[in-house]
Amino acid sequence: MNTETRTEATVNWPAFFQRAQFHITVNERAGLPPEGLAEVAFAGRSNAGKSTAINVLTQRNRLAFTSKTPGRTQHINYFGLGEEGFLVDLPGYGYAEVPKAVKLHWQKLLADYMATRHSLAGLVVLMDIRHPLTLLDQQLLEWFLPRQKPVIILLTKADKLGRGGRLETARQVRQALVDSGVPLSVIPFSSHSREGVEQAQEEIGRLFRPSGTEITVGI
Ligand SMILES: Nc1nc2c(ncn2[C@@H]2O[C@H](COP(=O)(O)OP(=O)(O)OP(=O)(O)O)[C@@H](O)[C@H]2O)c(=O)[nH]1
Ligand SMILES: [Mg+2]
Repeated sequence: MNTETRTEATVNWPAFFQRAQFHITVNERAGLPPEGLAEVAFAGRSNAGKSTAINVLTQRNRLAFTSKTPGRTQHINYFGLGEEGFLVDLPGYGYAEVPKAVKLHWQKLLADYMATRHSLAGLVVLMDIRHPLTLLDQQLLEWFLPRQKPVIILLTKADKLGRGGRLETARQVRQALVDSGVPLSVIPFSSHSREGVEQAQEEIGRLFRPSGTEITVGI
């Protein structure tokens, strides 16, 4: 008779993200991959640090292209995590130099994606810790909060504020969103000092693996 052993270990989150690989670039709804594997999207104003954060979380320096010039990510970029799902780098909003027609195209695509994409397991919103919850951030959240799915806020460039300012801003942002009733997490984050990186890896990882455990079945 076979004896089955079943062990559960905590997921090694850095290794979980390190397998990320570029998958596909999309610039219209029809180009989205078929619904299926879980997706976690990264949204935020242009220059908030989305692409940099994806590189730091995955420990892959040039996975998502970063830039000193706002508006660098103008497409939706999918990064695969093996069979676990996808990290999705969304185009930044609020970049003044974009022509109006292009802005409208993106606004519609983003609104649609946020409000209707079934595979979207949760949203990571990145906001510069010095300018949180701008009107455009609030509009984005209005599209997504009604879905009552988890939201993780990364308050980026935390290295630009002192400790007191970081904690106070995190408190204010949490306070502003707590009434929405969604599972919410607010993390001061810096790709430079690495503050918040481990916490973000674990919380984002749990959107793919809610139990947070690695299950090995041996016979
Ligand atoms: N001080 C500091 N600067 C950062 C941090 N993260 C990103 N930056 C800088 O912010 C700028 C924009 O970063 P990106 O990651 O390209 O921003 P993005 O949100 O992807 O921008 P778009 O692609 O335009 O939407 C770059 O010059 C980064 O070096 C951080 O944690 N601290
Ligand atoms: Mg970018």
